[in-house]
Amino acid sequence: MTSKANKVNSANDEQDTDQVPLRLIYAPAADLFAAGQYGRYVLGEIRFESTPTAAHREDVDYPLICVPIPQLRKPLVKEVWLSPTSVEYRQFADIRFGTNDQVLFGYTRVALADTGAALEKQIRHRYDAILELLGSRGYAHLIRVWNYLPRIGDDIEGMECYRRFCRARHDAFEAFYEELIPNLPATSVLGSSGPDLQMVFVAGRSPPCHYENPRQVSAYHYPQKYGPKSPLFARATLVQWHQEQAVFISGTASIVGHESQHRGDARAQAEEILRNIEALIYDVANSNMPAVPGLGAIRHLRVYLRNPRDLGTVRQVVERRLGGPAEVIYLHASICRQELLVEMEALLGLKKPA
Ligand code: 3EB
Repeated sequence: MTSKANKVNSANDEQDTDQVPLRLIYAPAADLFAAGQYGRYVLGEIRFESTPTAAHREDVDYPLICVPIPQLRKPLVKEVWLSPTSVEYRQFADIRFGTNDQVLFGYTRVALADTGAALEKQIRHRYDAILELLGSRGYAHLIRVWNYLPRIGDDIEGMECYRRFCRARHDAFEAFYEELIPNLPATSVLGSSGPDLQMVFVAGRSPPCHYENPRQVSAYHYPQKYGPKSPLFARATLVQWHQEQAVFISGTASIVGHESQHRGDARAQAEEILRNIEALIYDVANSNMPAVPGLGAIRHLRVYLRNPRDLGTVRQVVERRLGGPAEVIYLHASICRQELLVEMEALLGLKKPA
């Protein structure tokens, strides 16, 4: 039996209420989840390619997301987010989403406009729609957001695209929430080579716990030199699901305090990032459980590289530092500050002591 079949079978057991409501697997890129009985247990599928390949042109109910940031290493995989119970699929405005009794998994995309004012308006409207959807369906709490932003580092009429993104997101969050900081989810923003802004998000019914990194200034307190409105996100978000805790670690770069470190040195940046993630894990774990295996708690790691030529160097660092059962994928994407060559994000599973 393949490991995929094992995992899907366990997701298939509707009797077991101890199942976590959202489970990530890395499946072979060529697998067809839509076909057959497993399709209705898929909350969403993320492929790292610009369009579905010929073998994948079947219609699916669930959010099928093709992000045009190529994977740099074989075997090619895709992310499949599974529900233990069958999923209900809906659409609201331009958002496709699936729900089970505890989480909502959503996806939206829009061809990004050319002018600064127009693209900020688009971003604002997408965030407005997401927040309205979540509030109205009872999944009011954002847990995790991924943003894939075209032209992320480009100057658009005198302001960098990423800074415009931050301003639009800031305006949407500020208009929606009475209190900002307790509501900010774990987030990533990466460059995309396609024409579309793509946003993927997970929300839940009860409030998760958000964490900041002891080695980094909170992004919402970054000084003005990084843009007129600060980036609004948490460094990590923890959700308690039955006996298991899931920790979503935001996109993490080689930033200490608020300054980028190790300009031009991908190896040193990778090492700094893993120190940042390690410090964050110890902080999250300290307030929840006494003994935690540090980086060994990472189950899934996504590594984004600005330059494919740094793959070998960064892989060496990652493999030396990560013990445990982590599955790692390497992706080619640009990162928000020009001098940053590497960014990493992680998903951890922590078992609660019995
Ligand atoms: C940083 O720490 C690096 O704007 O939502 C990482 C994760 C970064 C999320 C965001 C930005 C964001 O500032 C960039």
